[in-house]
Amino acid sequence: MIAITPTHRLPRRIVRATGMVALLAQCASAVIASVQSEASDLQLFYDEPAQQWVEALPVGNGRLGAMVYGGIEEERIQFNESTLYVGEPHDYSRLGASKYLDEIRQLIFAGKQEEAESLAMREFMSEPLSQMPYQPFADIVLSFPDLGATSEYHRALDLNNAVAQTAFKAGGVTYTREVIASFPDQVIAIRITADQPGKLTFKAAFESPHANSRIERGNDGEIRLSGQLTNSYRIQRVKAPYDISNPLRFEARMQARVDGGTVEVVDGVLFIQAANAVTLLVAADTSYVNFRDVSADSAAGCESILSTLGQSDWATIKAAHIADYQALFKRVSIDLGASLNEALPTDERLQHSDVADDAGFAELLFQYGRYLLIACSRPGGQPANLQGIWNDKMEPPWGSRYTVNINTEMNYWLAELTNLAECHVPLLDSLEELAISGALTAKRHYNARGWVLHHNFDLWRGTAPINGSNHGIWVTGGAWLCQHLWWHYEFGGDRAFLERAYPIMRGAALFFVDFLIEDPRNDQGWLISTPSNSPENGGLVAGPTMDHQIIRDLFSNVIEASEVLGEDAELRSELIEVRAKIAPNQIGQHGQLQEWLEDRDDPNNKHRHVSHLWGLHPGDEINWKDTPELFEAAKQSLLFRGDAATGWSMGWKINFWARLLDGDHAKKILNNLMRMVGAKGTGRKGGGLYPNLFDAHPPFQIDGNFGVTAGISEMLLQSHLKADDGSQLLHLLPALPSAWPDGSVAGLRARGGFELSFKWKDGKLTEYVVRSTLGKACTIYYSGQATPLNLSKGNTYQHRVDSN
Ligand code: FUC
Repeated sequence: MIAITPTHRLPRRIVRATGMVALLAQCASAVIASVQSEASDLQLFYDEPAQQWVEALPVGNGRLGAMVYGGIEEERIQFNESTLYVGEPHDYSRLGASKYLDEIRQLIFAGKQEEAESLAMREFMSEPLSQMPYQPFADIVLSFPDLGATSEYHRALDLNNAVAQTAFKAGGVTYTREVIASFPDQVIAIRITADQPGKLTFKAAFESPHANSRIERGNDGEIRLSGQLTNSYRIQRVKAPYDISNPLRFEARMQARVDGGTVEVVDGVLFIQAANAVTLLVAADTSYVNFRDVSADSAAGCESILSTLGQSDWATIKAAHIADYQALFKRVSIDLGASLNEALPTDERLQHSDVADDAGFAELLFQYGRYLLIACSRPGGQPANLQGIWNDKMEPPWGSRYTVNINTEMNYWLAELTNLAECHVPLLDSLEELAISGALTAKRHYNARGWVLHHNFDLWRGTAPINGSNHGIWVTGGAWLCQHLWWHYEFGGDRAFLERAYPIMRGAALFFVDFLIEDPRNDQGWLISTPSNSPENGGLVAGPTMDHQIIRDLFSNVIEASEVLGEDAELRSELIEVRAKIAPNQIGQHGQLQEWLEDRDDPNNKHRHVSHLWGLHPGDEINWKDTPELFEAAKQSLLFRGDAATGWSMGWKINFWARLLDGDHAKKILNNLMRMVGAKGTGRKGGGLYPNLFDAHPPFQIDGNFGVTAGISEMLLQSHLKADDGSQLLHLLPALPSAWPDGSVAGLRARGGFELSFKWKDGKLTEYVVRSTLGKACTIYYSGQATPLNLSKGNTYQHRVDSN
């Protein structure tokens, strides 16, 4: 069982989510077999301090994120708090937009795409046209003057315990610094030691990027940074001057606890003299309560975090942090084969000509995705945004918000698969707010019931179409996110959760009952999604394939959920009827799956989005078992799109090839992604990894990291299909690449409440262990053989596979 942090130790905003956490405790469970990966492999390490932000090492507790540079005379730790965004509670929907809906539709049907897009641009878009950006909070700067010549420098991030460490020798003394972001104690904690007494003399300060902030003395041995964002932000695509008010207040405190020596505060700076060891505790908070309320007291928030900590010493804080982290992280272990070049610093290992054969490096990337999700998405915090929780820019790319036409969902593909259901919670929680905001957008823009989310949201839960009509008007963002609610139920089987999720899913479906229209251009009576677009490819159209796949999936999940809950029989029949009329997938002239209703795909189009393959992944209506022709067409479309592209696009393609049961092709894409993109870009087109293994779009975007972890998981285990008898099909090693002939994995989860561990040798499954947490029937499927299995709740089945 995971440890649930007692509520009295959590600050105000964290308390809000504990009901959900409590529900989740039921679905968490222990790793079921002892397949151990080589723990020493699970480190990122370097022999020089970071010069650039994408070389620094990330730590986080879901609410606070920090980037550790590991500098010698100046250690810089840039940090974030997940609610510090520009702006204020605001509804972005446009009053009267729905008056233009019919005209936009008619223009599209008449083939006048440009006119439709310009009318929509004038009358149908979000107010303002863009959403608000995420902000850096501040830097912690530690200055160690006159250390003298240094040697034996080493900095590392250990994924086994979520501790970032820097160590070096100077003047015959070994100095060590450790940095953690603790979820149980809600602080960033820094421990500084030397192997000789009295050697620690340094300054510790805050540096704020925000003009409207001040730094001063706090309580004893403490400094405080407080302020409010200023009103002078340049909001992308919004013509200046746009008057943004920024009521959000923020506050951070840094407290020094010294062993030996002294600590003094002068001019808002902590001066530490001749200490043996020092612990710095950093608390940070904002006045954000929820998307409509910014009335919290950020000073009281910090005060309560630090006073709750009392006199806890470093050993206690660190031990609680490691126990909390490992309860999640250690659930899954993986061994994909031999590690190469393990002794090389991580950036050099990434650039080594053998990297494609370095199975240990793939393991590291797999586990790094899990590490990063634990670090940026914990109950009570915000969902992982485009950069997770880590951002040092006042104008981050795409505002470091939530783009939901792929990116945000990709962030969470790994959550259930790799046994981190708790980390899914912030996203699931955000849907409650999005459904409220989205109901107004549904009404004002479409005069429809239910709720709708277009391709982006922000802290204020904007749901109206932003940026440009050609890509902003895309109606299935909320519907796609509802898949995550359903998955959470499918994997965990928690009925109480489904009761809470159902109204959200139902509302998303109701919107489409009202929104879908009959295609006037043909007489088949197909219902289509219009206006919309196939994400970012080809502009505003009638009936993009992706929308129809997503809407069918949503309807199917609502139908099944209503059966489980015994509710809404009438709506269920209506959804069954409407679902049957939605325009079906089409195979086009090149043997491709059509991206649109018209057969006009360009085989040379290498666009990063591969939206029309949504039904293959993350959807399931196109699969090897039930729809072999569409399956082949999807493969053809993917071959046309090619193997390169942005980081996240490659992340998605790994998942696609896994679903296409082609492990070698999935591995080929993974190899493409395992390439260094320099901190300033290499000039090479396409994505890769930065020195700290952050995914490069470029620029940095975290979705690719998460996509890789989910993709490797899909290569080893898939559970999205049902066997002929209706039981969950657990497909073992569906896409094992020839590069990983021997290996093992433990603790992966499958739909239906199963945990699986298995081993393989010479490319063949040798043994597996299945544990059932819900007592549902399943079918083990391996290499064309189906074995039905009826395990009662809590029972485990272990099987050694006959080598013949
Ligand atoms: C989508 C993608 C871009 C980028 C942005 C944040 O719009 O098309 O490549 O990832 O989101």
